[in-house]
Amino acid sequence: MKILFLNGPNLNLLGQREPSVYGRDTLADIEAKVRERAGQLNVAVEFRQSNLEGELVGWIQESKGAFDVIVINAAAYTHTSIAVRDAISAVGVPTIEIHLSNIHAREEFRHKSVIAAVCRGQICGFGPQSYLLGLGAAIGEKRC
Ligand code: CA2
Repeated sequence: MKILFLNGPNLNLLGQREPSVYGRDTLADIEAKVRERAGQLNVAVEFRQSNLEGELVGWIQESKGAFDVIVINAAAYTHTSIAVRDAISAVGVPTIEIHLSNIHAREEFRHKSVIAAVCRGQICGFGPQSYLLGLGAAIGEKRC
């Protein structure tokens, strides 16, 4: 089983700024935790981050046939990107939306996710644990 973790804009800054909102873990720290758990569960994971909408769209398109499930933290594109939404919808690879913060408890503009309706479900508010919960949901998606 192969799971693609996609991370959107500015997540490369994790751990450096706004620790009160996003915690002190870097994206590399989170990736290491996901890799450790994935190894225990005998699943393969690929972890990517981009600040570019088109690059994320390209990765989603290429995931068909290459990955079983996508776990995506689309970051700010969650709230704006019809292109990311259309790519998820078009490829048909089961996709799980995740966020570090509880987007529903933050500014109003973060309450709306334009990708939620084309994802299997949404996990948010658990900090780095959201990624591990996303991994669990992805495995459940394939095996159930
Ligand atoms: O809570 C999440 O995971 C978000 O997807 C994070 C995005 C935000 O736009 C979403 O509304 C919720 C922001 C990612 C940028 O992370 C930063 C890290 C350090 C400093 C500044 C931003």
